[in-house]
Amino acid sequence: MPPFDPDAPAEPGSGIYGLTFTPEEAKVVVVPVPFEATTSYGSGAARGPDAVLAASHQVDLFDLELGEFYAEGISMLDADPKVEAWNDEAVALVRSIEGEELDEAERARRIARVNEIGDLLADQVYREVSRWLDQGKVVCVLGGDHSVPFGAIRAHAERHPGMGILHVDAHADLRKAYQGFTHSHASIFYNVMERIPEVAKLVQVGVRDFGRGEYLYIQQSGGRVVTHFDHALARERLAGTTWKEQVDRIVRDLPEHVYLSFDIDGLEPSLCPHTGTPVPGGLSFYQACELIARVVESGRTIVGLDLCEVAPGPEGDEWDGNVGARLLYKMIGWALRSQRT
Ligand SMILES: [Mn+2]
Repeated sequence: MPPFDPDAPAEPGSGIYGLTFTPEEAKVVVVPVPFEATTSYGSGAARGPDAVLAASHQVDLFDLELGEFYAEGISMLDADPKVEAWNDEAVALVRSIEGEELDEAERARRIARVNEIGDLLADQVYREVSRWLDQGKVVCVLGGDHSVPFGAIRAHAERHPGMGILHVDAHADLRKAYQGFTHSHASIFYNVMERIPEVAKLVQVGVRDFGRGEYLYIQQSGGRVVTHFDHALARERLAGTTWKEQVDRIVRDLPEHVYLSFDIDGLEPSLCPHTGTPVPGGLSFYQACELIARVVESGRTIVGLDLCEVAPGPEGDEWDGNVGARLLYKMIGWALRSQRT
């Protein structure tokens, strides 16, 4: 076989970023989780992994800042048919709960089944991620909605007790439950903070849409949840504070081991127009890259990561997938660098 040419177009049918590593050969394993049962407003995040995979073939592998890290190997698994079946069942149940006249008992029964599927999914993601972590891989969960990384966070936290989570998102995701659904995308970090004691700290950036209860939860967390509200950061910058100063402050809140949980709607909505719950404001692409870079340059280690809520447009609009694939590439590159030094 001729040597791999990173400048050549991706071969049809090749893997993520046009690479041909098996998961066993690759240092980085991407676990697609096409699940979005409780997405409340828009939908499409279940098609996120396919959209990112397709768009990844257009990404130039040569990276001036991060070098030829792709040579360590990046491989995306096939989606688990069980997950796809759970998604189909849960989506149909949620639609019926929201759209049909149901008596109380039947409604409660259907909500309970959706919550049961959420538990099954969390266990499945936990087992899959644990399996690859045990083989020394860097594992990246690719959603799906933002309920899906719960099991991945549990798997990482068990191996790195005291770890912190850097959470980029338009939303705080700290609701106790949302519309009766305990595994809602709006509840993931409530569940993480309540059920995963090994997570020492949650540091949120980009948050600009949250409820009073979530705000109180942050206030009453005793510093375990630190939220750098987007409006406050934006006003400071308008008054002359630099992003670099802000990023250094954000990074100081993080412990040595960092899990990166990135909801694409943390970015400006122009970069993710089809995501389920877009909100004006947010990070530019380079603000996000700089934030991740400074985590690593501070000497901290990114132990694992996820990217969620990427949703392709109807009629094949590839822009959201394009941004997602490029952001994911940078996240993987920085995670690898942090684990090398
Ligand atoms: Mn989220």
